Amino acid sequence: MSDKITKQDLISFEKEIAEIFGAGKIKAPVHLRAGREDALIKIFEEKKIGDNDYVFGYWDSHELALLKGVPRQDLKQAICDGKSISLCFPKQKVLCSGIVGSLMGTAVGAAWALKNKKEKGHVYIFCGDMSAETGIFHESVKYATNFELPVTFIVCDNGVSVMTDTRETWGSQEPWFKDTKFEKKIIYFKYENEYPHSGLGRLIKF
Ligand SMILES: Cc1ncc(C[n+]2csc(CCOP(=O)(O)OP(=O)(O)O)c2C)c(N)n1
Repeated sequence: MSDKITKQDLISFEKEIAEIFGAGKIKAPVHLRAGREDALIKIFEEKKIGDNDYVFGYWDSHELALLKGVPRQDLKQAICDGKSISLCFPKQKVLCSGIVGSLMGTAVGAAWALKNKKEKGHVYIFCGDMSAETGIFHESVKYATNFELPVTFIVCDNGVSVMTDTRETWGSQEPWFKDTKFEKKIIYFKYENEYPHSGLGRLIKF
């Protein structure tokens, strides 16, 4: 992790991308996030996420890439090239996908490899609250727990899946893993996204 990245850096980066996207210069989806900067910075600091560690994310991973040390300019270029929802920076060990539920098995597999090769490093996979309801999330957390793999699942709960109320779908105010043995593999926090799920909530003309 680059220790130079501040909350303000994360906020200003998303604002810059919002402006470029709003001007119709990015001809691909972008998912902007605001409101979870403190939580993400705290996790990167407390876990000392560094060069040996892997960060897996999904369509909303701009902040993760910055915190993992991807240079701002490289990240901006990738987003402008249309790769916002599937950012991949192998050098910084940042791997993302726009497909709900994908990568869970990949992250667990990477952790399995680290453990079995006795290599340094830990895998962190960041996902949303509805992603944490998928079958593959359950399977991956169970496998990682039972085989004591070096992987941590971070669930960033913004209360919705696109525009669907996650709690209504859960039928519960609490996530399924609360008070289970699987909790030790999971970091969970709530936040309110100050941007729409995707884009800027208005039609962008190219
Ligand atoms: C397989 C698949 N189905 C549907 C989508 C469309 N989709 C993108 S994000 C998303 C919502 C996911 O909700 P959550 O995991 O809570 O993420 P967040 O709200 O944090 O973006 C959906 C349904 C997709 N990307 N992949």
